[in-house]
Amino acid sequence: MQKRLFLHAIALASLTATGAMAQDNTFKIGLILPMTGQQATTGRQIEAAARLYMAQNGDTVAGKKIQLIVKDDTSLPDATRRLAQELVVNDKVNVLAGFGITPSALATAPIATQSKTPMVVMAAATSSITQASPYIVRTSFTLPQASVALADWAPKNGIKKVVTLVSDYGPGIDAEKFFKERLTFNGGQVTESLRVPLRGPDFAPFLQKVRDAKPDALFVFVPSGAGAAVMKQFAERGLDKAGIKLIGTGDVTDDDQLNDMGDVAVGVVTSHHYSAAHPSAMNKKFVEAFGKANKGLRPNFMAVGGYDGMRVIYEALKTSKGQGGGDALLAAMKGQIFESPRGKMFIDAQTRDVVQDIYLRKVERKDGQLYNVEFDVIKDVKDPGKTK
Ligand code: VNL
Repeated sequence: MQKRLFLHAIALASLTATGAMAQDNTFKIGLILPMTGQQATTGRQIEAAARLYMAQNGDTVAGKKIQLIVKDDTSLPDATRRLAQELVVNDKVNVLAGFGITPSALATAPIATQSKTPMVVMAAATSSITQASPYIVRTSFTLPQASVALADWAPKNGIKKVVTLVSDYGPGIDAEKFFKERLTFNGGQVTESLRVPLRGPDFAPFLQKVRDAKPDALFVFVPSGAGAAVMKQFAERGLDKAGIKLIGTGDVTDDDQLNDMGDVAVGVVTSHHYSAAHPSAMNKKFVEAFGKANKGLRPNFMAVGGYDGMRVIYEALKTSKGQGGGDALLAAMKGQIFESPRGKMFIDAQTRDVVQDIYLRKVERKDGQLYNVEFDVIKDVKDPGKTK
């Protein structure tokens, strides 16, 4: 009963939304992010990037005034869903965007579907998210996309026996599975798979176990913001001194925190879609402008997901000329191909997921600063999670 009432409210809302749009000339983007709590850095990075995009590209598109409405979900999925519902029903937003973690994106998917509102996922990275609603478009990455490249690199570089350590939820389970499958295919071996809770993890006992197991390397996935704690414990438990290498997806050497991680991070090899050190003219401009607007803050991969998400929204509005509602916008998001600060990227029209280059990077000190320096690239990587 409650569900039916809710769906009814949504249906009404989308009717009135069309009416309201014809009259007023605003185009509303509801940006739901974790602005406080454990994932707050992700919210801060994405909001800053969205505002930078607007400052650089103006706030009028196809004759409409862009309004950005930012809401803090504290990364709790029930709050994300409630805020999305309010944004659709009360604010009549044209697009939902943001979504710091996978549970938040999944909780909102039915609202996007019911109200026919495009939902641009700028952060969350579990492969299956884009299958949760035909209205979802993703500008971040997927964990299978990032993990497989590292499992190809490792055995060619003396790493055969690996223990995996991941956060125990969607993206961690994707990382664990796809890394293990590919490493095994390549003749390597995952000797143990450890999972730590997403909320308030204590890495110490897990790392002690790894030290005793003495693998060639420890593969880590933790969400953005948790990497520094892993790195600190890794050094304190003496894993580096014991000759165990740390490898992972680029979430662990997140540019938001990397510079404060110290010597233990130097030499760590990761695979990912974005580094603040990516040597393109466009990225240099992006990093400089982002820093200037945010007291020297370095953009991380979350920022680039937010920046490119705004690009996808702006261009879709231009193409559809503000006509045709959510379906026209969605159609104009599919198939977009453009240069991002990360490199070339593409929104696959079939999957609505991002196709992009994945880089192998090594942490190096450059002019006294720590950076993920790219040393190899795999071009145009589709999400391997979609071919299953
Ligand atoms: C997720 C994936 C979140 C990768 C992350 O940081 C991340 C997610 C907040 O899908 O929940 O780095």
